[in-house]
Amino acid sequence: MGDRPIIGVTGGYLKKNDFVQGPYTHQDYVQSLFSAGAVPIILPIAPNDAAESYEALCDGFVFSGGSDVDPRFYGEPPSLQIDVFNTERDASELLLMKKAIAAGKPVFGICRGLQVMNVAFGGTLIQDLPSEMEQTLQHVQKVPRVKSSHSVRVLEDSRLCALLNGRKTLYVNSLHHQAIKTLAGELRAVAFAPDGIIEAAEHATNDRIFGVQWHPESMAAGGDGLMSHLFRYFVEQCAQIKKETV
Ligand SMILES: [Mn+2]
Repeated sequence: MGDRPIIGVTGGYLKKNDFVQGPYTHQDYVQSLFSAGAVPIILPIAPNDAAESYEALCDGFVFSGGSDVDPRFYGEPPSLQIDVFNTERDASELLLMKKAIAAGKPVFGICRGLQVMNVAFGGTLIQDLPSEMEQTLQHVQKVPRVKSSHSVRVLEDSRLCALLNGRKTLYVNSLHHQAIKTLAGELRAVAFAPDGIIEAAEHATNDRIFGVQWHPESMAAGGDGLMSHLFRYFVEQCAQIKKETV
């Protein structure tokens, strides 16, 4: 067995044309995880009885970005402004999230992945920021993905703050029109945008479960040293698990 921990990255489904369609994840996840010392593998949207095998296969999981979350999973009807969602992907990821957490595997939720984490723990989402919030800043930035566009305030006593070299404010990229509405009881919000939107959360008691609303994989792939700390920490946790389970 090699030394690198195996990280399952949840894949979306992309159809470009009849010849090009299949599981998809952005290359920046792949690059950031390789750079942090892991081997990333893309997990296709799976039937329910595959979740346990996925859980056993991987040392940790990145729940990646993607389309909206089907609001049935937090008990709401779809709003007029909700975008495309993939019910099968949501069901597959919610189940995998629960299995991974029950097995004590590290979980890093990114953008939609943070939202899936919140829903898995019983929280709810804002389906569309501009139509549900009276005042909101631009969370779907028009500048390239690698660039930052709004600031976040990070709580000083959070693990995230420590991982970011003690920085209490920083600029992040932003590519989401949904966000956490009601935070699940087991999670703690640890970073906020200037309009109050939750931009990061950590599990209250398990150091290996956390998520951010921005895209650190793209900032890290673009050379941002602070964002690569998040991947390094996560991969170290996964390496630890791998050792413990040998
Ligand atoms: Mn944002």
